[in-house]
Amino acid sequence: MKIIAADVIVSSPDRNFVTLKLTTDEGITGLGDATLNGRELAAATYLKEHVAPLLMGRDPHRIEDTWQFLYRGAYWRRGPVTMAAIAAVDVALWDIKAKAAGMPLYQLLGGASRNGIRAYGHASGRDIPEIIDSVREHLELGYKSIRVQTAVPGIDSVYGVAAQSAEGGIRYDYEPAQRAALPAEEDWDTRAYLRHIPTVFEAVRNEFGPELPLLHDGHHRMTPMQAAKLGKALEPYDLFWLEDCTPAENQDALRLVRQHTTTPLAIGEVFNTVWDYQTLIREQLIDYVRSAVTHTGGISPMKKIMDYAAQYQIKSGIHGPTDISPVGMAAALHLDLAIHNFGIQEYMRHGDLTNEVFEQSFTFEDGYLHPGNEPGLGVELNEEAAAKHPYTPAYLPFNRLKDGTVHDW
Ligand code: KDG
Ligand code: MG
Repeated sequence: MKIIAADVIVSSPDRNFVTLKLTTDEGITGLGDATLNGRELAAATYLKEHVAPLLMGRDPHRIEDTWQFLYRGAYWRRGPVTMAAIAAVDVALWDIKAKAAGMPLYQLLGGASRNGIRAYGHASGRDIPEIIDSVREHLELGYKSIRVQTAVPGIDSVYGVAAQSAEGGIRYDYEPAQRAALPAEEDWDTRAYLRHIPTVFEAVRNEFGPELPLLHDGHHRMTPMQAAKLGKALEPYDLFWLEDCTPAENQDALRLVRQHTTTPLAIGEVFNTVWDYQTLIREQLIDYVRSAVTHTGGISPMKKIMDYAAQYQIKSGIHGPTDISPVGMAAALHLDLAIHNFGIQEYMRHGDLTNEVFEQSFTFEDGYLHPGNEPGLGVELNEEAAAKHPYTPAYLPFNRLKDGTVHDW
């Protein structure tokens, strides 16, 4: 079999997505996701101009060789644009291989290690009654684990909090990227946040009892000592994890946080390679790996990260926000089902337009996801529907402190 075409489709149903479609001379096609929130055209151009021509005529079965060729052959390694592009190729090749085998992809990764994939959803609110409503709505939808984000008194808009009021019903509307020519500016005050957040978890625990796994995302906003203080303050509420408590580049920070708290730590949605985890895994400074298949070079390196992590009882918590397309989500689900050290899967749910463009066979029932049993990934691109939604500039917001200093977002 040979690759005869590599098409890059940028579409914007609900939000922007970058999709790679590989076609073989035997008529089998494969899809990969290279969506890079706010930098979509960089990943699309890298794929179109620098990767697609290299793939023509290659044997799609040689997944590892193609991965090494794209990674080592470029000389310029790592980085989100490069790794999103390589991820799209890797996932599309796994899709082709599994379709050629007539099997769902998870069968080629070792087969199912579980019956379903535990997922967590995103609850949020502007005050405690709204948060409690939002948690309850997620429980009614079947979610068995819930991330809780909260507005902070004195700060206008805060990461992870849906802008719409609870009257609108189910709160799946939190989408950080906004369609605009320039990124929106938000404000931030870490001390106000640190004072407020334990009161929110106390209220949620009191309302829902000790069983419900609760998660929280600090979104890189604290110093190591602030994160240590928060981890300690949240210990009575027994979090499933505290995510991205400090900026991910400073890995030594986690050593300090670890010395002060037993709250489990998750990190890695902005990491690109197994090397980003070398110290964190070896020194057991984290409990969950948060990378996305889409941003870490694909299924092949994610499997390597998780096999390394397994030796230290570190589990997966694969990134699954709306800026991972259904193709990237499906890739994560096949891996989640197959690996032994699965922890949890983030599942934010896409909108109706997105689901029309990406025809999916994965399911969410009674709080558990399953990739389905179609050969390959189980996702097909409706190109006609995709063409109706051209790229629209959209950016993540950014933060300034009260004195105007740019802060981590
Ligand atoms: O593109 C950035 C988003 O994916 C990110 O803000 C979402 O932090 C996030 C999460 O945990 O899902
Ligand atoms: Mg996050």
